[in-house]
Amino acid sequence: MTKQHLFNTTVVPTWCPGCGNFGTWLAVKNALNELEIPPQKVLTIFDIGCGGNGNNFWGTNTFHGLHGRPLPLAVGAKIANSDLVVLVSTGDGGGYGEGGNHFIHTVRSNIQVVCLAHNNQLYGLTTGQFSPMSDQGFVSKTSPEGVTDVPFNPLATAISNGGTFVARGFSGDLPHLTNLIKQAIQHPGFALVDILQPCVTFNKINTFAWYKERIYKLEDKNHKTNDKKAAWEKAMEQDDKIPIGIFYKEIRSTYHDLVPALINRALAKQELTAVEIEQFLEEFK
Ligand SMILES: Cc1ncc(C[n+]2csc(CCOP(=O)(O)OP(=O)(O)O)c2C)c(N)n1
Ligand code: SF4
Repeated sequence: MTKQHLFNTTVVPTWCPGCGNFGTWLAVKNALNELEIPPQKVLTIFDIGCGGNGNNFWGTNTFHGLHGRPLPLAVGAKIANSDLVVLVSTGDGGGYGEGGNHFIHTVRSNIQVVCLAHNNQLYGLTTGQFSPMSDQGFVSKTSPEGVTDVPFNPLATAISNGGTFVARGFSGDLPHLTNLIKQAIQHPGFALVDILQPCVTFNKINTFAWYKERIYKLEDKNHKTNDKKAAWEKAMEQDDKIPIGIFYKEIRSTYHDLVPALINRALAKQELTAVEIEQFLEEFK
C-alpha cells in the first residue's frame, strides 16, 4: 500500500471522467503525504458543488457547509483548534460569488487557512450556469446571449486586500500544483491557490488543451514573489497568455499572532478555569 492511500476512502468519486477535480484531488493528497501530515491533523471544509462532493471520499476530517460559506466555517474551526491544518475546497461560484464577501475579509484577517478554489469558470454541479469567473460573452443556460459582466479577479483582489500568499495553479500540471499546495500549507497566514480546472462536460472553451497552449510559469520568468507591484501587474494580465505559480508572498502577523487568547495554545486545549462573572453582571444591574 502506498502512503497516498492514507487519504483515500472506500467511496469512489462521482465526477465525470476527465474532470479537472481529479488532478486537484491527487495534488492535495500528494502534498499532504510529502509533508508527512497525518489525515487526523487535517480538516477540509467543503463548499457545495462538484468539488464539494470530495467531502464523501476525501480521507481527512471533513465538513460540508452551505454554498458560499466554507471560509467562515474554516475560520471558526481554526480559532477553535489551531493545531489543525485547515483546508477549504470551494468552487469559483461558491468561493467568489456567494462567498465573495467572506473571501475578501478572510484574506484581510491573514488567518492560517488554505483556500483551494476550483476554478472551472462556471457552476458545475447545477449544470453549467455562468459564474463570476466566466468570460464576457460566455454562452450558457443562464446567459443565452452571452455574459455581460467582466470576470472577477481573485488574485488582484487578494493582493490588494492584504493577501500574504497568492497563487494560481493548473490541475493539468500535477507536480507544479502539488508544489504550490505544499507551500500554501506551510505558509504562516491565509493562502489562496486559485486552481484552473477544466469542467469537461459544460465548459467546451476552457479545456485542458486550451490551457496548455496559454499557460506559462512565473518562476520561469524570474518573477519576484516579494514584489507587490509586479504581482499586481501579473494578476491583471489579460492577454492570451496565462501565468501560474506564486504571484505574491509576504510574512506578516497572523490572526493568531495578534489575538491574546490564541497566542500560546489552541483554544480547544486550554484549561477551563472558573470564570467569575458576578462583577460583569453587576455592570448591567
Ligand atoms: C445559497 C445557494 N445558492 C445556490 C445553490 C444551488 N447550487 C448548488 S451547487 C451550485 C453550483 C456550484 O458551483 P461552484 O461553486 O462553481 O462549484 P462547482 O460545482 O463548479 O465545483 C449551486 C448554484 C445552493 N445550494 N445554495
Ligand atoms: S460537471 Fe464538470 S465540474 Fe462537475 S464533475 Fe462533471 S466535469 Fe467535473
